[in-house]
Amino acid sequence: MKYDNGKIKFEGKNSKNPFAFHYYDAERVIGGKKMKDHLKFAMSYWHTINACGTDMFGGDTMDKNFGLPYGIERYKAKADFAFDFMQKIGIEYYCFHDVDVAPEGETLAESVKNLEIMTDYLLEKQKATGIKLLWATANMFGDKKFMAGAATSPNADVFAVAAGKVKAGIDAAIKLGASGYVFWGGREGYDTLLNTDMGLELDNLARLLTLARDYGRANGFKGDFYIEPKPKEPTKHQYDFDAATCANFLRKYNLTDDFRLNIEANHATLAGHTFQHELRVARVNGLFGSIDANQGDLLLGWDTDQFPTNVYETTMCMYEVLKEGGFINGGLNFDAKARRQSNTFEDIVLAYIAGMDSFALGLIKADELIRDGRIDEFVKDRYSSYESGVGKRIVEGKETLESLAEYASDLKDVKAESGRQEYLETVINDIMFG
Ligand code: XUL
Ligand code: CO
Repeated sequence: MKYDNGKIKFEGKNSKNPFAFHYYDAERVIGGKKMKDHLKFAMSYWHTINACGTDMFGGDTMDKNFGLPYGIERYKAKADFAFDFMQKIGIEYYCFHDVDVAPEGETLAESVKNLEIMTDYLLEKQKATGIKLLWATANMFGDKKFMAGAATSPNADVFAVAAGKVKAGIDAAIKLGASGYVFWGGREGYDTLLNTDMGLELDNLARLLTLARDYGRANGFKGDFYIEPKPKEPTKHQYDFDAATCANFLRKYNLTDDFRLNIEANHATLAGHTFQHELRVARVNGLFGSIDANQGDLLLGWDTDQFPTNVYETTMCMYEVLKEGGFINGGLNFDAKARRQSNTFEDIVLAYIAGMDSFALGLIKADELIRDGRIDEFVKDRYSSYESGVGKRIVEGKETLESLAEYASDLKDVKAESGRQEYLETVINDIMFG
């Protein structure tokens, strides 16, 4: 399979060309909006430009060093490659950690200087191509000083370094016009409670987020701050466990005006939830923000960050996104990497095509599902007892425990209606394959 290095085009579902989109037609209008604006695809810098196939048992299977030693020139070559790749694949957004785009120095000051050089370079690239930064973040989990966390480290100097990295990350987000800034607390959790002051750690995590919010808002950052839930890995327990835990945390520390959630499919399954569940929990709490699109291998049980190809999952994801009215500042970031054995440049291109086509199909099917109306009608009807009579009075807060007890006391044959799960699952199959 040979890729001619040209722009990937839409050829339609009858095409057998692997280097063409079969479903993703950027300009096609669905429900009044272009596919590309519904989906807002973003490239993850860490997986696409840096990850080289290493796993727990083996080293690199790919080379992304561009024949250059560690330093600014290598990172400029990476940026050149990144923007060329995004243009060819037709992706208009990207996301990065500080350490993905610039080499690290020996001190915070040196690292920040390198980041500034590289964000100047990236800004020029953005201007030349029209590509935008969806969100930035700081890596506060890789270096050994972060082994016990960043904001939740027992060492206050580590908290201070983390604060410095967040400041530089927000400065980068402002300079590059990002619409988001992400906190993924990779090591903000614990391995054993025997050495952990959980109360102080949670308060400190909220302290760092509050300082970041205050700094960002004071310096003109108008985008969303996001927390990205994940239950575990690398820690045994991560404080941002799932969407419900994050909602409670944000509410406890008065952060809900500025923070939303960045929901990742593989993190949902690690938490024992479906992707759709996490999206729904974010939505009902008014915290839906952005998505890290990927999928896990359910038999492996760790964060495999595979490109999403399961169309049932992408359909139910896009159903939630459409029901929400679409993204505002967020988008679909492919937090996904080609497999260790998919070790050629072609594989990266094929992986993005697979992910983008799977989400395009998901969007088409979710739109059909909503227009079909059977699922929504069923759900509406299922709760219709709350639209009149005692149900309406419950919803309106007009009943008391005593009034309800009196109402219920003589009821006979109270019905429990069928949930019709099997029927509803065949409706999904009709839409998917009919
Ligand atoms: C790790 C993960 C991160 C965040 C950004 O599981 O998802 O890549 O998305 O730090
Ligand atoms: Co992620």
